[in-house]
Amino acid sequence: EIKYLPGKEPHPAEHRLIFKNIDREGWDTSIETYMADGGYDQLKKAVEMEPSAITDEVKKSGLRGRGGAGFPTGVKWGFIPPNNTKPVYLICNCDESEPGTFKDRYIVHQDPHQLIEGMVISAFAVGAHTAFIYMREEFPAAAIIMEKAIEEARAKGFVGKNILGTGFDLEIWVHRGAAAYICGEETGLIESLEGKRPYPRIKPPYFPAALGLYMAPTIVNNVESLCHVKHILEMGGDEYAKLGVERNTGTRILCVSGDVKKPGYYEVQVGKITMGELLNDICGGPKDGRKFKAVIPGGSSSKILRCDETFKLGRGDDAKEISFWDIQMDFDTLAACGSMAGSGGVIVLDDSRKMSWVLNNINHFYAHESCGQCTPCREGNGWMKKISDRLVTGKANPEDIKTLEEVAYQIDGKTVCAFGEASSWPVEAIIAKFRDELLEDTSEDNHYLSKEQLQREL
Ligand code: L3W
Repeated sequence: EIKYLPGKEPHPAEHRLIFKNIDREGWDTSIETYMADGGYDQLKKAVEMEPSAITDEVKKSGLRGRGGAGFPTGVKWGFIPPNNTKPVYLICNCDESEPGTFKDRYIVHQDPHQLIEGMVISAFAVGAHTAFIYMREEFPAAAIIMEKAIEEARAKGFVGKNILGTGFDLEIWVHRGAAAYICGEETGLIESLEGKRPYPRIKPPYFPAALGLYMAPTIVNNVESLCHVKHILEMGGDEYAKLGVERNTGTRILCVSGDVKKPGYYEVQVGKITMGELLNDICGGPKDGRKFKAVIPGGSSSKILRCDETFKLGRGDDAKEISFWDIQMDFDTLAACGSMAGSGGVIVLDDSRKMSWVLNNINHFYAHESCGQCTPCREGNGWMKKISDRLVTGKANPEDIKTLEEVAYQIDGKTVCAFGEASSWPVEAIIAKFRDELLEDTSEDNHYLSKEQLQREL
C-alpha cells in the first residue's frame, strides 16, 4: 500500500496514475527508487513490440492531449507522413505557463523518470531518435533534475545508443525556454528551439506532425500526455479507455486554485466527477462566510462560467438542461457549456471578487505575453489592458465596455495562433455574463471628451 506524506494524502475520489508518486512517503527522484517500483518495465515491454502496435494502443486508449486542446494523441502520431524520409523529432512541451495550471512542474520535480519512460516509449513508437524537453525558463530546478535523471537513465541503457540492446538510439536534450508564454504554443516553441524569435507558424500547412522542427515531422506532446503512454501500455489501451467516460477517457490532473477551502491538485477520472463534487466535496466548499460566484474551468484562456448558470446539452429529444453544479469535468461537456477543459486549471472565484479586477488581471497577462506578430493581437491586447485599467480605477465610461467587447471580437479568429482566442474569449465571456456588474464600475462622467464633444463624435 502506498503511503503519502502527512497532510498530502489524495482525496478518496481521486484516481492516481500520473500522480501516484507525488508526495509519496519515502519517494525520491533517483532511478533506483523508480525501478524498485516497477519503473522502466513498460519500456522493456515496448521495445519488444512493433512501434505501430504502441500507436494502436494509444489510439485505443482514447488519450486526448492534456496541454489544452484535447486532441487525440494517437491520431496526432498517425499524422507523420507515411513516405517520410526526414528525421522525426519528439518534443515534450514543459513550458507550463497557462495561468491556473501547475501539474507538469510536479511531475518533473518529483517523478522525472516517469516522464523519461513515457518519452522513450513514445519516441520508439513514432521513430524519433532525437527528443527535446522544452523546459519553461522559470523552472530552473526542474531542468537540473531532468538532466540528472537522463544521465541516470543513460547509465542503465534506457537512453542513448542501442537502448536495451535493441539497436534503437534516442538522445534526449533539455532545452531551457525563453521565458515567454507563447513559447508553449507548439509552433512558437519550435521556432524558439531553432534559435529564433517564437513567432507561431500558420497551421495549415505547418502542423508539426508534418512540417515541424527543421521542417521535419515533429510530435509535440504535453508532459502529462507523455506520462500517460506508460500507463496505457501497462493497462492496455482498451482497459485504459474504461477509465473516465466515453470519448473522454483516462485520468487527468485538475489544478484548483482560488477561493476554495482546499485548493490543490487532484487526479480524477475524466468526466467522472461534477463541478459540484469538485468544488464542494473534494475542495471543501467555499471559504467561511463566502459563496461561489464563478469558475474559469480550464486555465485563464477558457471562458468563465457563472455558478448560477444553466446549460442546454444535446439536441432535439436528447436535449437536457443542467445546472452549473452538474457539469461533468470532461472535454466534451465543458465545450458544450461554451467553455473548455483546457489545461485543467480550475480557477475559483467567490463573491468577494470584482469581475472588473478579474478582467483587468487577465488583460494584463495577455497584453504582456502577446508575441506581437499579428496586429489584432499585439494592438488589441494593449487596448484591452488600457480600457480595463480605466475600469478598475473608476475612469471608464459605459461606452468603454462596448469598445472592449468590440476589440475582443476583432482579435478572436483573426490571428496566426490560438493566443488570439485565448486572450479574447475570457473578455467576451466576462462581458457577456457580468455586463451589469462591469457597468456599475463605470460612470457617465468619465468621458475624456466633454458630453457635447462625445455627442458630436458618436
Ligand atoms: C496535424 C492536423 N496535426 C490538429 C494537432 C496540432 C496540435 C494539436 C491541437 O492550442 C489550446 C488553445 C489554448 N494535422 C491537425 C494536427 N493537429 N489538427 O493537434 O491543435 P489545436 O490547433 O486544436 O490547438 P493548439 O494550437 O495546440 C492549444 C489552450 O490550449 N490552452 C493552453 C494553455 C497552455 C498550456 C500550458 O502552458 N501548458 O497548457 C488552455 O486552455 O488556449 O486553445 O498539436 O498540431 N490536421
